[in-house]
Amino acid sequence: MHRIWAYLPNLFSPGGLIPGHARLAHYGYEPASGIAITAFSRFAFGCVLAAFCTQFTLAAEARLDGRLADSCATLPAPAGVKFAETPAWVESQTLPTYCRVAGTIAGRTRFEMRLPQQWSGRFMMAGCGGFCGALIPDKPGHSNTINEALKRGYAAISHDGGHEAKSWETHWSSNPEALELWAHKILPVVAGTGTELATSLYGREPSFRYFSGCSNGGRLGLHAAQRYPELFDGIAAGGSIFELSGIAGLWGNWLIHNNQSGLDSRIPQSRVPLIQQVVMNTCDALDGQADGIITDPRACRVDFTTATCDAGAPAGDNCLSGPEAQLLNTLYGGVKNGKGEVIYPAVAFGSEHYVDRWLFGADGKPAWGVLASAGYRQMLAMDLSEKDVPAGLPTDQMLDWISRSAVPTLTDATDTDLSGLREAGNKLLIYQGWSDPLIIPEPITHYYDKAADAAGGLKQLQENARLFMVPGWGHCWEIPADAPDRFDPLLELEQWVEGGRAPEYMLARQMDAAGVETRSRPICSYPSVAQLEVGKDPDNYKNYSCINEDRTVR
Ligand SMILES: [Ca+2]
Repeated sequence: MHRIWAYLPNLFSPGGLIPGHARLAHYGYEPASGIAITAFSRFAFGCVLAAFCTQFTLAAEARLDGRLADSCATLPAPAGVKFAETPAWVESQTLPTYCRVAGTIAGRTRFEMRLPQQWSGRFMMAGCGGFCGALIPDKPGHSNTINEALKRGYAAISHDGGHEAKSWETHWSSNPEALELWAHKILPVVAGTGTELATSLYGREPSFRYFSGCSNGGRLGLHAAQRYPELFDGIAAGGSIFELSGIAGLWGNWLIHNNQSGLDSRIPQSRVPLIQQVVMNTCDALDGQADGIITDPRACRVDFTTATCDAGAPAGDNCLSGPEAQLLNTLYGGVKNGKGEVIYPAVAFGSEHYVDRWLFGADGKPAWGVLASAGYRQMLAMDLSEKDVPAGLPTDQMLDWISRSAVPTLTDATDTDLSGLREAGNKLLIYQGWSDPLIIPEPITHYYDKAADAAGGLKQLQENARLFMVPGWGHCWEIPADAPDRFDPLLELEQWVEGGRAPEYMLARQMDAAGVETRSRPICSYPSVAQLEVGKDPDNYKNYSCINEDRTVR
């Protein structure tokens, strides 16, 4: 088997200095001109200055294309890994040439890894969505996907979470090994295989190891930070269902118990535009800008009974029936226990965009969130050997199930002690849409606040873990919002990990149908929020400042 490092001494001679300019910029790399290739052999195996290593790797391995040619097909399978077919180079119109490696780990976890011919030296493990169960290496976009990373030179691996099923199904979790694998062990299992494959192909270990996931992938990201803090140099965790027992359990059950009537939602899909209008009329301008974006929904209160119909008038596009208004107040008002006390947050005001698809469903088809929450309830019921699993439980019964089941200890990533991450010097970038109807946004802010206390203060926590709450953004990238929601958390993370620059904000853009930018915003590092300078254009991110508000302000 050919090893890259074997060729290096012949290709590069020692000497020369490295240009020290910053090489990373928002949404693209600066040209790689002026690189002192001759210094490569001096630094190749002992890169100390992270930003330099990456550039050298990019430049050097561009020269090694030919040497890699026959190493893909002869790649050895790591212990416990069975290849589905012989690894082979794949040439594509839309992707860089890559070595495709597909197979199964320990007879259970299907994976596909794509290792580019021109490697940046970086490795990335992707998350998987819902309860996983499918191998989707060509899933487009940024949410639990690998191709965007591949385009930027990453060796990237996707997997199915360790079982085969639809993304809302949980019958497989009756197998304890499968449950623990999906819950968190998938992280060291897949990262270990991926790292070994990259090391075999390229002849050296990755310079930087990343994890990137959204939704359930975000939950895995938080587990990585808490349980395996040395596994990745950088972790991007978005739309995280980190508190599965609260978000799918308490909130999901609250939604189903109150709103579902069999397969149907008691709130008709046709009411969604009216609900959105009522919320926006009440809340949009509270942040000083009537722009269709609610900067912080915690500042907003809506009483839907103000939108009820006049006596005798039918509910429709312009008004709600009395029961509909009461039900909406119940759903948005928070999860209540039997005493009527609010014990958990609920869907946030401003989450109405596509809420029908995630929560209300249509035409006799339950929404995905309803199916997945039912799957979670089934997971608990199997663990507790409960025979009777009604569509929705009273909150007190759900609390009892959660407290008696061993599942939450395995699945919930709620440990606020991030000292392991701090000791390892690794970085965690959390991002969450304030308008995400599926993964309700408040719990992650509560987690982050508690993690700050555990770290000895916000400043200490922010050295290794940052949270970005994205106004107007919905659930990951699957259903984009009508707000600036195009950003690249992996790129932001790279700059932090490799360039040492902690992100004070992420730049988010919004495009029209033709792909032309219509507006941009800075997404400030929580608890800071973006504040527009007086009299300036609100559609340009440069006209905002990140203002640190008291995080206890509601
Ligand atoms: Ca607004």
